[in-house]
Amino acid sequence: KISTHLEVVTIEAKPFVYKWPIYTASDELKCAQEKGVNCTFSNETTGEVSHHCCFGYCIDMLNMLSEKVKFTFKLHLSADNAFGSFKRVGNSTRKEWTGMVGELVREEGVTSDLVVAPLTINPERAAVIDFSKPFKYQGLTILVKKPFTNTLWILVALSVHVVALVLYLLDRFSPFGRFKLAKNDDTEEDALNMSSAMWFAWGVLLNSGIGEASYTANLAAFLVLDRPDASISGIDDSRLRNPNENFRYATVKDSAVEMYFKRQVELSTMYRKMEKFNYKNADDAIKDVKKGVELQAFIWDSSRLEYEDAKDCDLVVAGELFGRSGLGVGLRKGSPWTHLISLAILELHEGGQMEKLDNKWILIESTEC
Ligand code: 192
Repeated sequence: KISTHLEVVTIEAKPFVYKWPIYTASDELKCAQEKGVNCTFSNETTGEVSHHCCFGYCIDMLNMLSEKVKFTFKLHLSADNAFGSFKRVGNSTRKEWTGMVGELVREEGVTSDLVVAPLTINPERAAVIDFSKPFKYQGLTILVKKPFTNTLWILVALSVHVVALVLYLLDRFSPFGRFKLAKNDDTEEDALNMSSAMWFAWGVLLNSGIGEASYTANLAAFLVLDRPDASISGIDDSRLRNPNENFRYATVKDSAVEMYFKRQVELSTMYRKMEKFNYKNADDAIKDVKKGVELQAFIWDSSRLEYEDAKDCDLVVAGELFGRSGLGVGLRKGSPWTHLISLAILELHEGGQMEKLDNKWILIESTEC
């Protein structure tokens, strides 16, 4: 007889899984009221366990699956906070899996029966774990900073230029010598030339400072302005294909996106270029795209990036969807639950519950920008 109590692992991944910390009994109550589920996180190094309230699309789905398929569960967060990819062990063909996939592959240590998270179904993973039928179809997109902010910067730089020029002309030809900055013992002519030169130098300095800052920081969008009909055209964009020091793009380590670039031979140049910049988590990468200094483009699941685009006026999804994939529930290879969970997911699609989850968690109203 198989156990009907399952150990489930998830990961914080907006808009599918959110979490907030639980400290008191009243927090716990609040979590239950909001249809959240208690989830624990064990710190890998200290071994400390913290309690959280997990909620979102995947948690609602987990509750529905447990009802339909009739299992009970305990939920925890991925210890290394990764989705999961592999490393070869030494020179052998043996692979060591990280993240949530690792928890399904391993026989000892931290293990799980089920991954309920926006986990991408891909060939490498499907060789070592089971996947349910997809609960969502999506793909990859590219997040960049919105070009409008840059247009503004260019306008600022231009107006500084104009002001500097006006000041220069005023000073140069002013009959009143109002802007004289020279000492009294200089001749009239010297004074005029000197102050003119000073105003001119100021203008140049100001301009190059602002121009340089906005240019390097926002090269991505700058080029979009250059070529209005070529706004980052997706994976085939020349800025991604022909590495340029001023245009940095990245994804997250140990994710299916990293595996995608590793797998495709024709993307190997891009992979090498990204490898050194890849982030620990999506949140940090998105923050850096927003800042626009260290990262110009972030490649990630379309469901997350479209959500950021809708929510944040400074950010925009560029180009078309590529690397189409499905998100599925992950299970241990040969698990007796795979088929039952697939059936339940198909029923949830058919019954319109998946669509309801989309409307509730993913298709948020976009803020007017
Ligand atoms: N869904 O690794 C992802 C995965 C790709 C971005 C996270 O499964």
